[in-house]
Amino acid sequence: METTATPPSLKPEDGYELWLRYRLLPSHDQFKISQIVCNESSDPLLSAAVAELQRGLEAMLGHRPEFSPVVTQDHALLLQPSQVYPGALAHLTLNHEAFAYLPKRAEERQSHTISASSSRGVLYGAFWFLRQLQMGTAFPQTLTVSAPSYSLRMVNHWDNLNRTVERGYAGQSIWDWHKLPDYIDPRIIDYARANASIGINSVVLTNVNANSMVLRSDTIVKTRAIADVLRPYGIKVFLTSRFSAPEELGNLTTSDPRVPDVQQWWCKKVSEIYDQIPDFGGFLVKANSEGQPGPQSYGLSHAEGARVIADALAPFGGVLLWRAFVYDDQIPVDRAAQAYAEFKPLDGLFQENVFVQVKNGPIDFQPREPFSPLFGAVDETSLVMEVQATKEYLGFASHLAYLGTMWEEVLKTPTQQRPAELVLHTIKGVAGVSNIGSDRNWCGSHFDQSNWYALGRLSWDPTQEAREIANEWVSLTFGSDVTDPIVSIMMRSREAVVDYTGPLGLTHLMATGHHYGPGPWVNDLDRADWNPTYFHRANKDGIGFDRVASGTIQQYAAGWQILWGDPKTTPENLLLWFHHLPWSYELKSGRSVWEELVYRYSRGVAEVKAIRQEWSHLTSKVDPDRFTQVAEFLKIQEKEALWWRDASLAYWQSLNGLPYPEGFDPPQMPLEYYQGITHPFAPGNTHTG
Ligand code: BDP
Repeated sequence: METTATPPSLKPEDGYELWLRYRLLPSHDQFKISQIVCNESSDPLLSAAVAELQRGLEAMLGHRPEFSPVVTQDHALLLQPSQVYPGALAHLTLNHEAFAYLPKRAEERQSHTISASSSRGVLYGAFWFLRQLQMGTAFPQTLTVSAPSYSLRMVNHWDNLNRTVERGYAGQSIWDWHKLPDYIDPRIIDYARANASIGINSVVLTNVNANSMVLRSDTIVKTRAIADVLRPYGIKVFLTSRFSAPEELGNLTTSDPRVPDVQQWWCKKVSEIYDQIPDFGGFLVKANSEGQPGPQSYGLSHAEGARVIADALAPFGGVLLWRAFVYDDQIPVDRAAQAYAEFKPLDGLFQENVFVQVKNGPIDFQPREPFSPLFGAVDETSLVMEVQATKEYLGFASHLAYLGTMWEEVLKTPTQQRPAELVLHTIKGVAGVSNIGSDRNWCGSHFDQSNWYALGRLSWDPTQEAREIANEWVSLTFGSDVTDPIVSIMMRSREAVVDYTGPLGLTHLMATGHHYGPGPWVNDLDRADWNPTYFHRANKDGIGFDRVASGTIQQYAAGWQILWGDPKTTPENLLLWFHHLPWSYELKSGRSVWEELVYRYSRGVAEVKAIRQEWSHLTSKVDPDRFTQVAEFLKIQEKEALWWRDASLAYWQSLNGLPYPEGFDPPQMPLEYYQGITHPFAPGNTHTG
């Protein structure tokens, strides 16, 4: 009896290889690279590039190219790390991370060239070249020049020293502080490869809710071990520093930055770090936010507080990322307005080596927010945009939500502060809160890998289309024969989550603490501005937050004020963000707000059902292990989408007493049922360690 072997691509896969799977190309025997040629072999970044090329080309072409300092054979790939270009390519010499690819010219012996003005550029070019081969069927034919738009392309881990991960849904932290510095998990090298392949050049290892022990001498030695592994991949390490560390770690009686002992403590600490890690990136600080200590305890502003740490870092070339995620329920101002209110007046007062790190939206990584009004509003402050790759508010690891579309939406929004200015023009970097952990597939789910991928690709070139990035990712991760159906799923996925969790611009409606599942009724938390009721303001008569009356809208440029100031011109996907409207208010569809909510929540559930169905058709096209896990997760997502819909509608209906529109099922259970659900062990809810 004849048996058919499983095609290689359909062998079970666990997702560990991410988008660097390097499968044998169907037409591999038509391609040849016999040598990788580079005459500067001692540079560790070049060695990393050569190793990756050898690994990838051997796997894809079926033969291993030799390394050689000079061209001795045909079909060579030349790496030129110190090329100075004439004419049109001159800007390459200005950007030390850029690379150019020059395809074979008929008369030349060698086949291809990757040129750059630094070894780092060559490393990025090598990964680009491998990607083109993985996705295509031929060597790239055209001259290509690529330079990153931002110098800071960061992953921010919210990892604690005890290996728990705040808002982490992919297992433990990949940093095993206990075994460091003696044992380096080989996974760290693969982590570095993955980051370098998408252009990430900076990594914050620790949680923004920082523990002073991050700065202890033994932790610094451990950090050095990680830095040594990441360096050949062009990645700098950063740490989070706690503002009160001088007292907690240095035994000083104060952390007041005006006190000379405190200033000296920071200087000594920073110099201790640079002794160990000469290319240390710097610190990320969360200050006076959600209970974290900060300069305001001493009556000082964020800029005054940042100064002491920035000054300590400056002589070493280190930078300070200072977060703008601040709000205080003692201040009688809309929470959405507080970051701008705090930081706009400080424009021009931060040191040159400070970047203010601003979340994409004014509240907190919600499934949909308008852009933060700080983008475009400051002239003399360098901003970094912070996005959240880990899906704290979009269904944890089990819901499929591709965030490329969400980030594209914010990056490409016009600020209207200056002609033709988009949000992406107002920043100097992008930082993504990591979704990476020690789960075999890194991110807790196969599709969450796409968010790590999109983070890197968008921070390299924020003008790229989310669809194009999804195309690349699917083709690298699942193969090019399934790109169309899977990209279609991905492109609709975030909007589905918006629909079933918070349509029409509703926001911050999740359960307390772990943030898993719906909790729009919650109104008894310690702080008013943590309560979902604070955000939706629903009552018998209507729903939504009137940000015209609150004045928040005035933080935006005049064009936005006009558009968002009137419910008739406000895009419906932000309607209840900006306006409090009667339940009976009629929308473009002819439905009332109440009917539209029912319609949209239901549409979200239907979309997940459709996505699940579409995935089921891919059974013969995706390897069995990944196929099954995705299918099971979609089953969970469908169940939970319905939970979100039903719980939310049951609550809104308890306020407005309106009947369910015809054709729509009422919630399956009474409101009390949903209010009684608890999840004491939901992951990711930790501020400790
Ligand atoms: C919130 C998270 C919290 C973080 C905070 C932050 O729930 O765990 O500490 O953001 O960004 O969304 O600091």
